[in-house]
Amino acid sequence: MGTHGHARGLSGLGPATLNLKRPEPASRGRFITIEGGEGAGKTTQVRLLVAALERAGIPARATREPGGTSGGEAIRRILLEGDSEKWDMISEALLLLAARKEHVVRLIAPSLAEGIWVVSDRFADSTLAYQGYGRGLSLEDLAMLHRFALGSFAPDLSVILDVPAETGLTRAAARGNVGDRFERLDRAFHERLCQGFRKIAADDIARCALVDGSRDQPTVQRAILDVVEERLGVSL
Ligand code: Z5A
Repeated sequence: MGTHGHARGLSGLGPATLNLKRPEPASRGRFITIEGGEGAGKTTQVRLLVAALERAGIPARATREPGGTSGGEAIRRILLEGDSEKWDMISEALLLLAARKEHVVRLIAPSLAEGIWVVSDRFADSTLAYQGYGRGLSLEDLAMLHRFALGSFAPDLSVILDVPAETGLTRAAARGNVGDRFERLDRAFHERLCQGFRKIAADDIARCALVDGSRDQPTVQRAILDVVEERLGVSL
């Protein structure tokens, strides 16, 4: 693998379509991802979005990456603990993809097939941002890995919370827990992440919506609900 190739992103990948038996389109759930750097407010907004969907009578579940299944949570533990250089960066990408495959096959696709909407705290854009723009792996190689593991599977909508690196790190620090392997990376890494997420959103405007996450929580929440209403045709 080399350094950055063309910004391929997940462009060209269709909506969530695994090679699994598909239900009638009207009954299929929707897959929404919330993305962004450290302290962008993803976890907070995933919770608020699932609550809003349920209030509107739409069955919904929250999940996260890496994680969401027992195998994925085990991978999360070994990835996030310890020194920031503990893993070779390609090994790290492969572990994240293994967790994602488990997540899609065991939790996301079956939920969508049952008509449940799934809202995930991070997904494939985090790999492009952290392992690609942040660590320097080739974006083309990462897109190839995604196709190998998941074919054309992609979220119906990805909300990317745009928060300056400084603001996000301040929020994460104020939360008070000891930073994990990624939070301990240097400031320049977090700046690259921020720019990377903006580029990902600009490269795939059909799937992504960039939302200014630096505003107060209710304002950010309303902006996300507006995007979900507009893109996915529901009233929240
Ligand atoms: N990782 C990767 O490298 N590659 C991949 O493919 C994937 C992941 C999937 C785990 O992620 C790590 O895995 C992550 C990248 C890597 N690196 N790190 N670190 P994670 O999602 O578990 O960790 P995180 O990004 O650090 O999440 P976080 O710090 O928990 O941030 P958040 O979920 O975006 O924010 P939050 O918990 O909702 O809010 C943080 C604090 O800010 C909290 O006190 C809130 O009350 C407060 N907050 C939230 N919204 C606001 C607003 N609007 N205003 C003011 N304060 C706010």
